[in-house]
Formats: sequence, structure tokens, C-alpha cells
Amino acid sequence: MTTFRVFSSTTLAVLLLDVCLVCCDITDGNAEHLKREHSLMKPYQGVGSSPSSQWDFWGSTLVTSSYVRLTPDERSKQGSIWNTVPCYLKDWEMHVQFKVHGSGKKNLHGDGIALWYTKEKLHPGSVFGNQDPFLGLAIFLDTFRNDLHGMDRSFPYISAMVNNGTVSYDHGKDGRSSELGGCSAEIRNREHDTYLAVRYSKGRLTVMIDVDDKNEWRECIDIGGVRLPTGYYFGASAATGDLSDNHDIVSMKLYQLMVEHTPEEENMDWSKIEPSVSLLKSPKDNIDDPTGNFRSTPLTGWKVFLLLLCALLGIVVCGVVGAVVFQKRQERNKRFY
Ligand SMILES: *[C@@H]1O[C@H](CO)[C@@H](O)[C@H](O)[C@H]1NC(C)=O
Ligand SMILES: [Ca+2]
Repeated sequence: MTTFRVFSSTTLAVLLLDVCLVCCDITDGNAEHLKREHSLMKPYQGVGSSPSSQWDFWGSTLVTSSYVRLTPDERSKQGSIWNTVPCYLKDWEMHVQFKVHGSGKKNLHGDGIALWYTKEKLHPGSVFGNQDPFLGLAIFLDTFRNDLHGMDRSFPYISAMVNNGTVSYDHGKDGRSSELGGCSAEIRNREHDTYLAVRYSKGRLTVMIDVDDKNEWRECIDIGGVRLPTGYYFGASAATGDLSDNHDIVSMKLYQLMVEHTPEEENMDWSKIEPSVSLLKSPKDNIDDPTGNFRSTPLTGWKVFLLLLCALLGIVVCGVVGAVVFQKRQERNKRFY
């Protein structure tokens, strides 16, 4: 009896803690905050080069009613799709549903998809179909290993790069010298839907993936000290080489994150920011981040508050249970005597 009670109070505390952590980490999928002008969704009405269109495409891109195929499973193709409305949100989260599939056997397919938030749009080039160098943020879903020395990581490999317009993407090294972080993920020829989310808020860049049909996000990249301006364009591109794949985008949904900024931050001109990264480390190692970028996020504040609340609740529950148990024991003792 006693053991059971103590156990259940601990379980309760752990449960509460879980609930708290989950609610802090929730991805803002709130429909109210969906920004239609920056989102690409079935059946892709109005996608094209008309003046009223909010998305334009280039190259091998084929728009059907259920997907946007950036490249077919054929050699030497390049395609892209771009939001034509610049984004002036300071804090945002992009959810991308994608599908990479083809007839190539393991390691005989390529090259992958890149997701963009850049100053320029519709400039074809050698970085997964986009220009080199680019100015802004790229998330690469690299399905082909070019660097045969980099056997310490498995492919497909997802990575992020922030460029001020001066650094070339090193295909031969799969972008390793300029990457900010990354993870391996089985994203190809999956039967179920595959998703990737990019969150940029308060100088923190987070990339999460949901590719194992578990309906939950797995963290892939999380770094602080990232500076990106407003007024850039979202896009996606893909390329094939000697090896190929179908590279499909099913949807890109942009959500505005409700985050408060200091009056100073509000008053500065965010469109003048130069893309840069002050720390080439994961924020987990950045507890002493001098910019305070990471610690001052409201998310972290909330997390601390809720953790404290949970701890307090846990203590109270343990205390009450302890008191009850103690009292019962006293009564039993009384009866024994
Ligand atoms: C651009 O970035 C590179 C590499 O991070 C850096 O060496 C260079 O100084 C930067 N240039 C400008 C103009 O900020
Ligand atoms: Ca590659």
C-alpha cells in the first residue's frame, strides 16, 4: 500500500513534468497563425507567373493538383518554387511536407532538396538548383554522399547553412565546412508522409523532422546566435545529376510565432540585418552565450517557470501522500498497542 502510494505520487510528478515539457515544446500549428500569403497548399491554385500569383516556379518543376514536383526521376534536372511575397515576420515556423522517391537503389540516387529563406528568388544555379553563393538561410536534404572521406555520417543528411553571400557551397564535401549542424534521416522512398519544420525565433534556428510515421517532431538542428533579416523569400529547389529521384513538395505552411520583443528590438530596422551566425555550436553547449540570445527566449522562461511549478506540485503531492501514510501508520501503531 505504502509503496504503491509513493510510487504513484512519483509517477504523477513525472507525468506532470512530461505534460509541462510537452506544452512548452509544442509547435505552433495554430491555424490562426497560418500565413496564407507565404504558404503553398493543395490544390496550388494560382501558382505560376501571373502578376497576382504568390508562388512562381522555374526549371523542371511540375505543378499537379496533389504535389509540386521539383525534379522528375531523370538525370540532370533542376527545379525550384518560390514565394513571391517577401516575409516581414520576425518569428516564424515553416512546416514542409515533402516526398523523395525514385527507382534508384540504395546510394544510387540524388541529389536532394534545399529549402530557402533568401534575399533573391528564382536565380538558378549549382546549389541544389539555386545560385551560388546565396544570401540567407538554406536547409539541405542531401540524399547523395559526395564526400567519400566523410563516412562518419550516414546519408540522407540534413544540414543548415547561413550565408552572407560570400561563401560557396562545397558540393565535394557535402557542405560540411559551412554547415551549422545536421542529422541523418531516412527520408527516401518512405510509404508514409514525411515532414520537416524550420523555426526561427529570437536568433535561434531549430530544425525538426517527422519522418518515421510517429506523428512527433525529432530535433535535428538547434543553434543560437543566428541573425536573419526580414524581407527575404521562402523557396524550395532540387537537383538531379548522374543519379536522380523525384523531389516533391506537398506543402509549405508558414506560421507566425507570437513572441514579444523589447522596444529596442521593435524599433530597429530588421530588413537591414546581415545574415550571420555568432556561434558555431549547439545551444546545449552555449549556456554562457554572451549574447543572451538563447537564454532570453520566452520559451525558455516558460520552461523554467513550468518546471518550477511541476517541481512544486510534485513536492506538494509527495508531502500530502507522506502525511497520509504517516498518519495511517500512527493509527495502526495505536491499534497495535
Ligand atoms: C561572411 O562570412 C564569412 C564566413 O562566415 C566571413 O569570413 C566574412 O567575414 C563575412 N563577410 C562579411 C562581409 O560579413
Ligand atoms: Ca551531396
